[in-house]
Amino acid sequence: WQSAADVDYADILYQQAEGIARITINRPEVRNAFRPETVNELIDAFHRAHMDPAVGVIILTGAGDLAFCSGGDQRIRGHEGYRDQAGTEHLNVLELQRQIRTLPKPVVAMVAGYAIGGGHVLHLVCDLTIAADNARFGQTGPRVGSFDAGFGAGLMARTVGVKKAKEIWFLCRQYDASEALAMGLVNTVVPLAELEATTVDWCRQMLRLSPTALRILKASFNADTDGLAGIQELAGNATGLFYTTDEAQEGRDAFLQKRQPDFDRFRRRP
Ligand code: 2NE
Repeated sequence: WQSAADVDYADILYQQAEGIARITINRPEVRNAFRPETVNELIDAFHRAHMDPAVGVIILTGAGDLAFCSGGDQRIRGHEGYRDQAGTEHLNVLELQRQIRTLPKPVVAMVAGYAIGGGHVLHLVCDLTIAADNARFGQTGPRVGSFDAGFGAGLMARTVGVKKAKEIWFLCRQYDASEALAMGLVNTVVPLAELEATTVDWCRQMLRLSPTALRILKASFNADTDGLAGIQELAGNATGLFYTTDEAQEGRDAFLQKRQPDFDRFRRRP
């Protein structure tokens, strides 16, 4: 893995190799809990990976073997959110969730150890999850006075079913990797020593496939859940593809050349 020379993050690492960007939450002393600054750095890193044409797949992970992420840093939880160093309180992880879901490249959660609370929702919003055999999953909200009634509840229900999602939230239990696999919460479970190799192998498999097909499929999985915003995401891909056609370019050219467009030569497909 190669670190980008022009980034200087405090709470995360950004590395890249062979078309894969690896973003690591690097606060192992608090089981990779996030503070607003961590989330802002993650948003910046995902944007970087999104815009970089050399990146086809993104891995999100946590530093060390003990945790993927333990959610919001409870030490800086204030009155109405998580306090940044300027004293403003945020729930900016919700913006990060939307970004991971809508950026048009596959995002793979590579989970060793705990994925708990808001950290559990982060792996949930990733497209795929590869879990090590030491991974443990769960929500703590109702125990610590919090909840995620957005993707944390709705996407959870779609992923594991309504009954199981309610159990996860209402009982605040932890689930081991094999239980998570059985309920469809993760895609595969591998020995901890094989976690990285397996994740990279899955990424390489996706890198061999059509990026446009993966892009539009990713958007299509959001289209019904995300309402008009989901349709917009899918429709934007149609517009992008249409722009590449002679038919769309005739409209642009006619405008620029101050003439009527000639669409007669384009067939009306059945
Ligand atoms: C993650 C878990 C299960 C790990 O347990 P264990 O026994 O392996 O470690 P331990 O000793 O609990 O934690 C090690 C150190 O990390 C800190 C702990 O306080 C401890 O610090 P020291 O005693 O060594 O000083 N730590 C761990 N998680 C932390 C956290 N989230 N914030 C601050 N410090 C943390 C266990 O640690 C655990 O259950 N952690 C709390 C999980 C949790 O409740 N997260 C918040 C959920 S709410 C949320 O994330 C959220 C939301 O619901 C809606 C919007 C935004 C965020």
